Amino acid sequence: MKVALIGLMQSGKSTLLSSVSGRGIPPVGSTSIEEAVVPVPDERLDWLTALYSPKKTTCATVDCLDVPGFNFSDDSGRAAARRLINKIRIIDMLVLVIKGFGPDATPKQDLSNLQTELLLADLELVTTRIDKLEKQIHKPTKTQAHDKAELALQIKLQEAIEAEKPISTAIETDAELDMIKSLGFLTLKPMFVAINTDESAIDKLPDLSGVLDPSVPVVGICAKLEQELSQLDPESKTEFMADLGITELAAGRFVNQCYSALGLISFLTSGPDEVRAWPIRKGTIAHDAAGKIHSDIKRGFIRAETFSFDALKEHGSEKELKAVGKIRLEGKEYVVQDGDIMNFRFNV
Ligand SMILES: Nc1nc2c(ncn2[C@@H]2O[C@H](COP(=O)(O)OP(=O)(O)OP(=O)(O)O)[C@@H](O)[C@H]2O)c(=O)[nH]1
Ligand SMILES: [Mg+2]
Repeated sequence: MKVALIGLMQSGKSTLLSSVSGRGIPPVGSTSIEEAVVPVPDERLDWLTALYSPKKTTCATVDCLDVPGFNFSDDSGRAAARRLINKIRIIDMLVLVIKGFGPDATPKQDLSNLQTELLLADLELVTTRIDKLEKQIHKPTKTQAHDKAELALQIKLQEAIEAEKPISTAIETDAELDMIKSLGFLTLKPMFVAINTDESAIDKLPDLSGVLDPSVPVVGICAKLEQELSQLDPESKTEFMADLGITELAAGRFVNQCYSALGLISFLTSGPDEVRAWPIRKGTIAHDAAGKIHSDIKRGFIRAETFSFDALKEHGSEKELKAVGKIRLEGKEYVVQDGDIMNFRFNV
C-alpha cells in the first residue's frame, strides 16, 4: 500500500513527511521521488508492550512517496510535472499538500490548479488509449471483443473529462471498473487534502467550496511545528507542547487518517517474543490474515484463538479473559475486526 504526497513547489510535503517518518528533508530542487516508511501510531501496542514485556514491538507502517513539487508556471515545469504524475500511477492513495502558511498563500487556487493537472494527465492517458484501441480493434485478435468494449468505455471517459466531470461518473459497472483498473487513473484514487498552515490559523482552514468535492476529507496541519517537535526528546516535547497548549500531534492523526482511507485495519499478535500490529484490508477473513504472518500458518490453519483488545484491557489478563469465556475459537471464514488479538493454531 502506497500513499503519494503531491503538491505545488514548497508547500511543505517533505516537512510533513519528515515529521511522521523522522527522515531528513531533501534539499530544495531535488527531482527524485523519495520513499519513506511511516509508522502508524497505535496506543494499543504501548499497552500490550507494558503487559507482555516482549523482546520487540512492531507497529504497522504505510509507505509514503515524497514527490518533488510541481511548477505549472511554464511549459518545462508542466512537462516535468506530467512525467512525475505518470510515475505515480501505481499508488493507492493521494494526499494533496496545499500551502496555507505565509501571506502569499493561495490555497484555493493551488488546489484548483493541482486538480486540473491531474485531470489533464488522465485525459492524456485516455486519448493515448483511444488511439491505440482504434488501431487494435481492426485486427482479428483474441481480445477484439474486449478491446471494442474498452474503446466504448474510454470514449465515455473522454466525454466526461471534457465536460469537466469526474471520470467516476462515467463508470457504471464493476466490469467497467475492472477494465481500466490497471491503467492507474489518478482522479479515481482515494484522496485527501492536507492544508499546511501556521499554528495561528489551524482552527480556521480556508474555504474550498466550489473547488473540492465535498466528500474529500480536509485536514489542517502545521508541518513545520510538527517537524520541529518530532526532533525533540520526549521530555522537552511534552514541555513544549504544554507551553503551546497542544495535547495531540496532528501528524500522527494524519497517518491514522491515511491508514483508514486506504481501507486498512490492524489485527494484533502478542506474546513474550513480539507484540505486533498487522495491517489488513477491512473485510479480510481469518484464513487470509493468517497468511500475512506466514504462508505455512495459512496452509495448516486449524482455528484462530481470538479476543478483542478492549476485552483484554477491561479484564487485565488472558487468564481472566479465559475465566469469563471471552476467548473465542474462530474458523477460516471469520471476518477479522480491528483490534482483534489473534493466536493461530495450525499444523504443517
Ligand atoms: N511557516 C511555515 N513554513 C513552512 C511550513 N511547512 C514548511 N515550511 C517551509 O517551507 C519550505 C518548504 O518546505 P518543504 O517541506 O521542503 O516543501 P516541499 O513541498 O517538500 O518543497 P518541494 O519538494 O521543493 O516542492 C521550507 O523552508 C519549510 O521550512 C509551515 O507549516 N509553516
Ligand atoms: Mg520536497
